[in-house]
Amino acid sequence: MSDPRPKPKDPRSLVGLVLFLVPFVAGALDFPPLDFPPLKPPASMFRAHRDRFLARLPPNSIAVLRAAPERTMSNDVAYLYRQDSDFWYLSGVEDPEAILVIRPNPSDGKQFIVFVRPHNPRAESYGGPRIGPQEAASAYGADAAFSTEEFRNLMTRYEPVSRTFSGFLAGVEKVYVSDGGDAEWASGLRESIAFMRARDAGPSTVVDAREVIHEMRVVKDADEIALVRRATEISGRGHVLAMKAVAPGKYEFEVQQALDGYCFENGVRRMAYPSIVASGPNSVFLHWDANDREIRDGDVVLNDSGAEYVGYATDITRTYPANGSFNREQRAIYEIVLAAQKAAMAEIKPGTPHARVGSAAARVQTQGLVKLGLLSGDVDRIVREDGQRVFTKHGISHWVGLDVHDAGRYSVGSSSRALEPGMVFTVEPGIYIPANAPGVDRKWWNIGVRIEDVVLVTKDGYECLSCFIPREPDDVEKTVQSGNGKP
Ligand SMILES: [Mn+2]
Repeated sequence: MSDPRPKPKDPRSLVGLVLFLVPFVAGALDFPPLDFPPLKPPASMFRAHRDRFLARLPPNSIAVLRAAPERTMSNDVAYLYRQDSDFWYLSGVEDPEAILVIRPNPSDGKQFIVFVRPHNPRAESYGGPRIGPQEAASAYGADAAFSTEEFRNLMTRYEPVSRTFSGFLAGVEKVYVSDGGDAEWASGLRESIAFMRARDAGPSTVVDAREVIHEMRVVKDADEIALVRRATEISGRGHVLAMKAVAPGKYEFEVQQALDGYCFENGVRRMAYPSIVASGPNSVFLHWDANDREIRDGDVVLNDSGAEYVGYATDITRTYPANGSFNREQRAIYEIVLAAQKAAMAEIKPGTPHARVGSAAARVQTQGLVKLGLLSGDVDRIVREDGQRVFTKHGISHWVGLDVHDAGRYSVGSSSRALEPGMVFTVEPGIYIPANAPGVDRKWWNIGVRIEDVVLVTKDGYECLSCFIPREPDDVEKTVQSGNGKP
């Protein structure tokens, strides 16, 4: 869509310059500046990721990574392109079809090689200019750049007379591959390798490169944290607007628009996942995203929405009363979930096993549910047998980063992984009571409550990145009331 803002007049002529300056002099700018001016990661972030990756590659190895393919939405319309997370992490290269070649100790000094689509005037007249191989090396900080059309030939060339191979795969023992989800490309690479192997040349071991990269991604560096923080700040302000936008008689999608729209106004290109605005009976569905129900008086509204910013996600949930006041049962459930979240957060510091975050929340939720008579029996035993899951349904915490459910292991061997500074994850207890839940009084029906925040592990504890969004039940009610349906 076109930019609806008035364009400044051309400042190159004197008249133009005067006209250009008038609004500034008069203070008459009729549009507000962005709340969040664009934030771009420095090229040094991607270089640092590549350097750490290179340090993990053995000698005589090579890594080959493919960009995510474009995906068709309908006929000749593609989905908004999203780069493969691992590919992005190492390169910042946005181009579909691109390929990265990374070599720990190359004889020609070319450690980082990028392949991009060649220029194509017709395609570029539609889709805008491509970077092209001539510009790609300096743009992406590569040691060399080529056209994707040269990829196969540059990777492996065979001289039948001397029966020798040349190219980047020659003399390599181990190849680390990530295909970006492009199966056709992967089979082409496998064919090249098989051709070499049939002649007792080329890499004897093919490894999944993602195994290495995913582990690197678990601990975030300062540049990545800045991007998650930005995604969280924008989404958080959007959450406040959504709380104000809610009112009986409005549709779930109107609440969604208050949040998503604010994110898009501040440079977000996509939400990190389809926004969930789930009212009344929908609040008990974990991933309700149809968002098409009319909100009724007496409903709770569960809003689980987070933006993606320059590739980095956030993941936040707030639950609030549609009419501005929780009823007794809603508040009782809300208070248990909030207490569980606080108990879970209190565990967070370096060295604590990640699983302790979840078990702390599970215990508080179980105690609360027993106290309300929704569960019965011994708390320890219920927790041991995961009996609370009938109402709590899901895990309490997952990594957040380039993927909203980010890559990386949660355990080392059979033990839960110890927390380290720079880890980013959610703390998201929830309780969900559907209508007709067996043995449950109907006053509890259709109450789904989740409170989800994103935390960063610091040197001495943690920082909650999203806790500035109203979370105490009184604050939540006040915020809903203050908007009364108007964000
Ligand atoms: Mn989540």
